[in-house]
Amino acid sequence: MTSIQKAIKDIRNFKVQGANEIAIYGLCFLKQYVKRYGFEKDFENAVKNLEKVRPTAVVLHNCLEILKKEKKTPTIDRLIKNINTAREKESKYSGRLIHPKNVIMTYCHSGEAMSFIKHSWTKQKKISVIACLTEPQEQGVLTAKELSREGIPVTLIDDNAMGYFIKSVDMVIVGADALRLEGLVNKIGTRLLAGAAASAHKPFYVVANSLKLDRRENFKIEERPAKEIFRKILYKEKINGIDIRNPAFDITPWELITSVITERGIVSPDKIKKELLYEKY
Ligand code: RUB
Repeated sequence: MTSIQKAIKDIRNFKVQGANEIAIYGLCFLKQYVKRYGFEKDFENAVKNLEKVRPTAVVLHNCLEILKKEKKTPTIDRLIKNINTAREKESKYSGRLIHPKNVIMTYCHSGEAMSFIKHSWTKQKKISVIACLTEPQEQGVLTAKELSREGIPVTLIDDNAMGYFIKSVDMVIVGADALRLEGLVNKIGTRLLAGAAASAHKPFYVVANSLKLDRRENFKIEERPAKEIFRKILYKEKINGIDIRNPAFDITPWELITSVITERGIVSPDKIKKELLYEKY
């Protein structure tokens, strides 16, 4: 059985990444945990500790809130299934937005954005993708490899080149860590890409299931170790007396976003905001 310490380490060290995968990993861990210890012994503690590891990604938090109210193993299974089926449902809308020969720019590595793009490829859309490297962890490499394995033509670019290439794309598609009233929370740099897309008049789409709706008052942007940023330079020289900050996510205001693709359809930012204010769209 995986220990809570190992589960925490795996999540912190990117053995799994992306909001949905973090949630699925956490839920799978809890499934084997409750099989052994039940929902009583230290369950709430285990939940708290898991949630703290990558606090910005809201899916695990939302799942755990449901699980705390319905302490049953079938609930864990249902939540995992919901995450997986949401991707399939969202993908069905790709035909409405992606047209043959479109060029798509994407950022970081989002399972939901990947499914959406790959579905379009399987429908013979002959698309191509420009993947931004996504410093400092370079998750864009995962994106490029995954799309390339499917046969999709993909070009990997440095993040600094996004403004250079934005004119040659038809749209931007990204995933989400959380959808909040203030805007889209996603990998640091997403805000810059949205600004570049807006100034080039390119649509900016977000693929995000409804477990990403984030109504938390206590919201925190994860700050990661400074060494992730300066890992290459540090080998060469010692940097003293410099404050280094490494926020993992940023917030893109809704006015820079064209639509959100959820399992329920293609939704406007205004409808997402209404949903966050408890009205159903
Ligand atoms: C990943 C990231 C992804 C979202 C959505 O950041 O920002 O765009 O989590 O991913 P990190 P998904 O690599 O730091 O976890 O669609 O898979 O939930």
